[in-house]
Amino acid sequence: MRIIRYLEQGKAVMAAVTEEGSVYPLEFRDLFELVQTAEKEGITAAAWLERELPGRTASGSSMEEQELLVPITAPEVWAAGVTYERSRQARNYEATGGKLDASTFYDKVYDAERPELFFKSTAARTVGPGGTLCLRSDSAWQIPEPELGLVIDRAGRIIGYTIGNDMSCRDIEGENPLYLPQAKMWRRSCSIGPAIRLADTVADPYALDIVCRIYRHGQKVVEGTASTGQLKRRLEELVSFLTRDNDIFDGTVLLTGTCIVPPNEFTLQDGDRIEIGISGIGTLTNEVKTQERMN
Ligand code: DO4
Ligand code: MG
Repeated sequence: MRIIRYLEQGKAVMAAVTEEGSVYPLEFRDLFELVQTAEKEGITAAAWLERELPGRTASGSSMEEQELLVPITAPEVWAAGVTYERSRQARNYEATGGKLDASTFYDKVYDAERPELFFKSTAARTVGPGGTLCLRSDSAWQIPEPELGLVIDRAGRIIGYTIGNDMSCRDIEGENPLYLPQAKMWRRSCSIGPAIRLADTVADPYALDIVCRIYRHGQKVVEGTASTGQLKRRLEELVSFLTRDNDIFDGTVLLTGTCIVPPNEFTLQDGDRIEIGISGIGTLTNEVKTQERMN
C-alpha cells in the first residue's frame, strides 16, 4: 500500500494506491493524519486502509495520470553518507584525486560505530516527482544520488519508505570535506517521491532493487543498479543516531546513502532527465536545469 499526493483543481489531494494500482482519494491532509486516526483505533495505517478501501470507490485514473506532488511535505530531510561500499570508493576518488590506495576519513566513517549524518534539505528546497532540480552554477562535477528514504515520525518510528535524490557536487566535496553543506544543499537540490510505501507492507527493506537512469537528448547515458541488501548499516541504527539528543518532526525524511555513482567522467548537464526506481515504491523522475534557466 502506497500513499501519494496530487493536485486536483488547484488543491492537494492525498490518496492510497493499492497493490493493483487503484487510487483511492482520502479525507486526510497528510500521511500523519491517517496514522493518528488509525492509532486512535489501535491499528496501523495499512490495517485502517485494508478495512476502509473495499467500501469506497477508486478514482478511475492511475497514479501516473495524476499531477503528483511530494508525497509528504518533509519539514527536514537528513541524509546518511558512505553507507555503501560504492559510495566509499567514489568519495575516496574525489578526496585523493584518484589515488585509490590512500586511506581517508571516508574509510574511517564507513567502519566507525557512528555513521555520517548531515542536514540535506528543507521543504522549500525539496521538489517532488516531475519537478525541476537545479544545477549549482559553481560546480563542474554534479551527480544525482539515488537513495532509499525513510519517512519517520517524531518518535523515530519508520512509517514508510520513499525515494530520494541527494544531488551532489563531487568537486566541491572533494576539495575540502568542510565544504560538504555547499556540496549538498542549494536551491532545488533534493527530490523525493513519487509515493510512500507504508513500512508494514514491506516484507524486507534490505531486499529492494534500486535503478538509476539518466537521459540526455532522449538517449540513455547512464544506467546503474544496486540493492538495499548492500547497505552496511541497519536502518534503525541510522534513525537512532539521528534522533539522539535531537528533536525531529513527523514527516522527516532520512535518506540512507547512495549505492549507485555514475562513472567518474560524468557530470549532469542542463536538460538531463533522471529516473530513480525502487521496487515497490515507484519511479522518481526529475529534469535538471541550470540556475539561469530556472529564472
Ligand atoms: O560524505 C559525503 C556524503 C556521502 C553521501 O551522500 C552518500 O554516501 O550518499
Ligand atoms: Mg548521498
